[in-house]
Amino acid sequence: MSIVIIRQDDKIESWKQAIHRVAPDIPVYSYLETHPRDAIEVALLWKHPIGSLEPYKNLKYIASSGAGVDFIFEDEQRPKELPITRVIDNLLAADMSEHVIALIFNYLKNLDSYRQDQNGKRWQPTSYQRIGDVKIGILGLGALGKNLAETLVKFGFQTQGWSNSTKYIDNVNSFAGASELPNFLSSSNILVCLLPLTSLTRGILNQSLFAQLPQDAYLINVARGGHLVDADLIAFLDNGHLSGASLDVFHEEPLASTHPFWEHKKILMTPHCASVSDTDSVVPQVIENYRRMKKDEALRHVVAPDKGY
Ligand code: NDP
Ligand code: OXD
Repeated sequence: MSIVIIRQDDKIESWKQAIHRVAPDIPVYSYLETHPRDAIEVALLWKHPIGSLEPYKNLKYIASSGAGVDFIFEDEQRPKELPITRVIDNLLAADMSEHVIALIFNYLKNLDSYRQDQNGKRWQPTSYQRIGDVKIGILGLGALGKNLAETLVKFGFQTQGWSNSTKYIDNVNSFAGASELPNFLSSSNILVCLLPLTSLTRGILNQSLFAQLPQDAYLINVARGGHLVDADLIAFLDNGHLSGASLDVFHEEPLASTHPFWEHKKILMTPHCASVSDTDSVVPQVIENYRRMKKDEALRHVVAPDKGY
């Protein structure tokens, strides 16, 4: 009885080794090597090829090796009756908070513009903003959004968040549901998207939402490319309503070299690297769930199939 790892990057071996270090008794295979498919009970996935779960007839559950599960729900050929688990990990959350805070300071202190000025040999000091000048709005106050909110509060930022249900986090204003979205947006100078990608959140970063943000608002999307309507962002950057955007995630990854984001002066791009599952940090929970499954105990971090997150 064993685990198969299915992903299309070059990290299969490091996941295998990390699992082996924690649980040498559990056989673990790459989906690309010869292995006993009928013995596989858990598929540990990251952006697997659509349909690649089909040969595994004895799977007990499907595990995402990241926080997101959108790529699993998008596989219409997956065994739909199986539970799906995901990663909730302190290091993943801390890494995300560090990345977003770096982007916020980069924006407040104009560092990206100075890099562009340096490339053009221009000496152009401009005014900067301070922590107290902006209110940060976080779309999504889940495992990552909550950690970010708490960290921002420690820095002294005015912080608010929007989620499905009301949250109670010290010094963080909580807005919930569609009816409270307009008030949340109209007071968010820097908007950070940390929502899961679901049928309800796809395309949420669109012209209607941008129009509700204050003049000169700044967008940080570290969730999924599918949240953003690319053309609407460009229109709102070009008409001056938004002052800029930092994007870590894209509809297509890697982004096509012809995409206008590459050349846009107000867009700072990073290659989906805001926070990356660390094998040594995450594998213990993968193994814990495997052992729970073997003992018929409830799995941890199971997502709600009706909600898609
Ligand atoms: P969680 O599931 O823990 O949190 C999701 C949050 O979004 C919850 O607060 C939830 O509300 C809220 N939410 C979901 N749907 C809606 C909706 N329709 N309206 C309002 N609020 C909604 O997710 P995580 O925090 O763990 O991760 C968030 C996402 O970050 C991942 O799904 C992934 O896409 C992305 N990610 C990106 C990474 C990167 O490197 N760029 C790395 C890791 C993750 P409620 O709590 O009330 O249910
Ligand atoms: C994740 C990611 O979902 O890295 O964990 O995007």
